[in-house]
Amino acid sequence: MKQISTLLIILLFAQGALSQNPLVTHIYTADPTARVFDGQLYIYPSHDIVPPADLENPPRFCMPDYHIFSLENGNTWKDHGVALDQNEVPWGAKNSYGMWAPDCIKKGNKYYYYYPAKPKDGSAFRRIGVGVSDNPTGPFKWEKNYIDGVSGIDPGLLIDEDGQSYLFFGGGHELYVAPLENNMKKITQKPLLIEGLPAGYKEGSFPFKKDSTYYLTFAHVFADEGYTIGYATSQNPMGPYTYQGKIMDNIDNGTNHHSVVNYNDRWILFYHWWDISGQNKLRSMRADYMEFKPDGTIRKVKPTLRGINQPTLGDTIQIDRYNEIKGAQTAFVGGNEPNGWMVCETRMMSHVRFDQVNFGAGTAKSIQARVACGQRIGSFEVHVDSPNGPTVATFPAQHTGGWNSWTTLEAPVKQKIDGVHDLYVVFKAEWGSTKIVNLNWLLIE
Ligand code: FUB
Repeated sequence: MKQISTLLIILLFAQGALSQNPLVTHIYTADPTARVFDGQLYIYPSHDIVPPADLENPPRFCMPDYHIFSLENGNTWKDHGVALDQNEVPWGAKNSYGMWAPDCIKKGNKYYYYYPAKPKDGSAFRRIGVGVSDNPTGPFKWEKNYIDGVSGIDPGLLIDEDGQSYLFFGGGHELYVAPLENNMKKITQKPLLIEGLPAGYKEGSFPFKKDSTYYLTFAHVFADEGYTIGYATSQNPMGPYTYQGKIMDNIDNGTNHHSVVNYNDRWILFYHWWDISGQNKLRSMRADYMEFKPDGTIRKVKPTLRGINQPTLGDTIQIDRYNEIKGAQTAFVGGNEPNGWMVCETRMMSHVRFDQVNFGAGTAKSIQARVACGQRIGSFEVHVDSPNGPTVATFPAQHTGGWNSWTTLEAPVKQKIDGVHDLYVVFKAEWGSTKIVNLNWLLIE
């Protein structure tokens, strides 16, 4: 645990969380509900913490508050800070650290944030509350009482084309749905148990509609595999639903609360893993592209480190969040670097591929590389399109004082490159040599 805290303290100084995976490294984030409002992408996750040392009987998940994130310039996740603290929940039990997966939805010009918390009246494991704001990032005005008639976790919201809103919630083995009144604060009828979900339905549900079909995605546990992400469809928002299969196989992640959005004409699955902590109660949110087949079924998503962004000139490219790595490894950065991971154990003809870098109109003049190096033999080259494609820049392997002593090198861009290209960094030295250079990030300007 001490190691984790130390790492988090280091990562706290990281500026600008980039939308490679994991999306955010300065705090632990789980249960990412992503939403697109007026063309901008937001995430409403929950927040895992290391239990405070003086907390007696810490809960299984230690979750004190909610942060909200927005994607800025297509590449950086901005943390808008705490939107709701556990001790500000008007109807909540104090210091219960039970702020599980939330959701937020826009109706008219207002944003409605739904969250579960432990009620102080002891009437249920979790009740669900709501707050209203004029902005997607708050501040929200929190309703004094929880939503009457609703107890459970994992609120998921759907607003149909006819304007009717639905609140899905549940967890354990049962998922419920109830239509909401126009004010979004009350349900109009007793919640209905969703029919048709498979045995092993566990929790969540992210409801959405595509081409007149209603989709529910949810955590689905198989006895021999563990948590997977599954989905079911219906022609009616209230069901019954038909199970359609898996969106993601088990990735050894313990829980897998998630969401699905269409952003810039591409579908994205947001989910979580434990990239930073190595512990499944200290999670980090991730995102990868998802595709529908022509018949409306969903292709399984394979988790990547690379994620979904398209860095452009002036953005830091975390090269260790690769699409492909050959003959090298990644590890946490040592020394005084705050930025997470590095490419290391590089040797002759190792390469790292990082897809979809936007060189814009071809105005790039130089590339910076953040390196640490304990020897002086060799070089590394930046190519586009293939390991033998056009060479963009060449850097010498320069002694920086050691394998954890970091410095920024700069090299001129050798030829005009415009548009979007896959980037290759190729390491060169004598055959048989190991450890040419450690590389943290690149910056093209
Ligand atoms: O993060 C706490 C709970 O774990 C969520 O509400 C569930 O969906 C599961 O991810």
